Amino acid sequence: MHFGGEAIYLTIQRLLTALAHGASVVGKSTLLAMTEYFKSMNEHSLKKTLSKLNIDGLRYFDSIGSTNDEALAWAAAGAPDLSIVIADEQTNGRGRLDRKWFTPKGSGLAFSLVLRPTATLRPHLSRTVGLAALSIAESCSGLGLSARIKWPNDILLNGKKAAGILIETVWSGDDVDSLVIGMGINVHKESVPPAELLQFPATSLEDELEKEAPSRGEILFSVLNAFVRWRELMATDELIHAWEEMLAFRGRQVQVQTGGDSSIIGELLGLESDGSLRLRDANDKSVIIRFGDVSLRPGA
Ligand code: BT5
Repeated sequence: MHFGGEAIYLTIQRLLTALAHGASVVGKSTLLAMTEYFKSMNEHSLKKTLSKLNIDGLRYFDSIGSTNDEALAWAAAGAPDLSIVIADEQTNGRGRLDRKWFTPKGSGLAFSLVLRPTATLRPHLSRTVGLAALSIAESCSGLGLSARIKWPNDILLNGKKAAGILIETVWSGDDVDSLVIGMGINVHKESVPPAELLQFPATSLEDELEKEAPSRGEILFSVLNAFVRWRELMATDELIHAWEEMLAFRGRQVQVQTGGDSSIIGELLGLESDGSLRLRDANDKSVIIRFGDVSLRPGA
């Protein structure tokens, strides 16, 4: 069910009429409709949420191919820092390396943030994925969930993927003009894709909370709030330490797929100051990895 202003008005009218006629029990359809409303996102309530963070650049879509594509075009056309593109549904959501990201209607959070780096942040842009991952992980912790960051860009709850991050760059010659940070978060149960479409098990906040999850607007506020706060610390060791603390598989034997058929095996030690991953290989040598996909070694 799609809720526009008229539908909200009618639902509230139905509720008020029922109560005025002495109803102590409200009809199931009215309650369902109200639940739908509180789960739904709309431009007006998102604008209100974002204004609390002094963010006023917002483009909202009921349905879009990919919020990252829209944000990249907007950034190239001069979108201000922290402009945000958000959609209720993505029909062509992207992961890294042309992989797909599923955002079915009405259930997940899919948004892209434009970041315009200041001179202080420019030397630390390789930490951006950590900044985003930490912001999502912290918001999950705020709900009482134990979140882990599977380097570089996955957020795990209970060992299953609940969110992913895709960062893309708008160049101005050889310089970074801006970054687009796409975040996909599975909020309600219906956002979790069928297992046969995935390489790695997935979950949602609602599945892990085992009760109604907060609305997507509330989750968005919490993630952006953490993002704005951590961005102030992006050039400090504090960010690296907090990010490292949240890493999945620390001290365990992992395999990192580094492209094509190449992979590196070793004990996951932690992070370098640029956000690269540090392993100890079988020869006791430190190995630094800048790109890749981490998985636990079977039996590790
Ligand atoms: C990611 O890539 O995890 C990055 C996902 C970024 C999505 C956001 S949504 C807003 C913005 N707009 C976009 O178009 N993208 C960004 P990667 O690590 O490559 O993981 C992709 C893999 O995750 C896929 O191959 C699937 O196996 C799996 N996957 C797809 N949808 C999922 C979902 N909803 N939940 C869990 N896993 C999913």
